[in-house]
Amino acid sequence: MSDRRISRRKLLGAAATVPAAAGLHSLVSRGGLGAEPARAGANGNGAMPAGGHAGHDSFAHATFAKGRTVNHRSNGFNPTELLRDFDYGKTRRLASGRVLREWEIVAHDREIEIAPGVKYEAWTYNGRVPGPTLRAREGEKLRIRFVNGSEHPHTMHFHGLHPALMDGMPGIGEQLGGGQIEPGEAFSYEFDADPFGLHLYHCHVAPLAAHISRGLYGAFIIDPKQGRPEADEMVMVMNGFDTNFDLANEVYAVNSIGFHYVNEPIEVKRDELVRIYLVNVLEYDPLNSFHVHANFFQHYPTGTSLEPSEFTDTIVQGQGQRAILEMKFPFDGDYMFHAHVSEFAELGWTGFFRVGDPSRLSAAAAAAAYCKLPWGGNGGAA
Ligand SMILES: [Cu+2]
Repeated sequence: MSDRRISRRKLLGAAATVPAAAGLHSLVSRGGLGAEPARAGANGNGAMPAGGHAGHDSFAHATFAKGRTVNHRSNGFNPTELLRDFDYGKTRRLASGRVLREWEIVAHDREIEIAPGVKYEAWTYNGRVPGPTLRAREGEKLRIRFVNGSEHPHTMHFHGLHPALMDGMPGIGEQLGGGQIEPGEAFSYEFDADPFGLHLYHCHVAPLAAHISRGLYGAFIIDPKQGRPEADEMVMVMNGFDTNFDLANEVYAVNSIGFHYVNEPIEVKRDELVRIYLVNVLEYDPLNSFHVHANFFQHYPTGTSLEPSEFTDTIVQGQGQRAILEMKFPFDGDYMFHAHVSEFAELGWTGFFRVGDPSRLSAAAAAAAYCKLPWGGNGGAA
C-alpha cells in the first residue's frame, strides 16, 4: 500500500486488522518527516513493551501505545506544565502612567515528537507548540518584538483591535519594516490591549494552512480591568498534525501531544473553580469540539463578556474560535474530556481531569484503565 495514499480514515479502519502503530510509523517516515525508521513497537516486531498492557500486543490504540510517552525534554515543553504557563512579559510604567508590556518571540524550526515515536518538523514560536500564552490586562500598551529565526518567512498576526500596519499581514506594513518578516529579520508589533477576552495569534504567511498547522499559533489573553474571580486557570489549544502532508490530520490533541492528559491526568481540587481558556486552531477540519464527562460548565464565547451565554457540557468551535469555560467538580474521581468528534478523540484528543487526592481515590483508575475501554482498541481482551 502506498503510504501517500494512507489517509487517517484508512488508518483508523486498518486499526482493526493490523498493528496500527506500525501503520502510522511507516506513514510518518515515508512522508519525509523525521529520521526515525518505521518500527512498530519498542521491540521492533509490533508488540508493545511488556508491563501491564498485554492486551495491546497486536491491536493497539489506533495510533498510540498506552504507557509510552514522548520525550518532553527533547521537545522542550511538557503539556502538563504548558497548561498553566502564562507569559506576562515584562512591564514598565510609561510617563503617561500607562503600563507598557513587552515580549520577545523568536520563530524557530524544530522537530517535536507529537505521539510516541512520531516526529514532526514543526515551526515554533519560542520553541514550543502552541507558542507562549501571552497575557495582558485591558488598556495596557503592548509591544511584541518578533525575531524570525526560521528558514521561512513568517509573521505574527494578532486577533484584537489594532491598526492595519500592526496586523502581521504580508503586503501591509512593509514600509514600517513589518508585513512579511523574512528569515533573519525582526519587527515590533505595537497596539493596545483591547478588547478583553480570549484571543489568539498565528502566522499569516501563505500558504496559510501550512504555516499555521506547522505550529505557529498561541493563545492571547486580555484580562478585564477588574479581573476575574480566583480560579485554577489553564490553557487548552486544540490542534492537530498532518504528519504526511496529505491535507488531513493524523494526530489530534489539546496542547499538541496526543493522549498526554490520559497519561498525566490534569489534577484539580474538588469544589474549586476551574477556568479553561479554550482555543481551536485546528487546520483541515472545519469543526472541533470540547466535551466534559459528568459535569457542566459556564460558556463565555471569546471571553468578551463577564456573563456566560450558556450552561452546557459540549461546545463546538470553528477554526479561530475560542471560549472561556468555568466549572467545579463536586465529586472525586477521574473525568474524561475529549472532542465530541469521536474520530478526533480516538486519534489523540482525549484527556482526564483527576479530582481529589489520587492516593485516596478508589475511583481514580479510569485514566489507567483507558486502554481497556471498547474504543481503546481491542475491548480489553487480555
Ligand atoms: Cu509562517
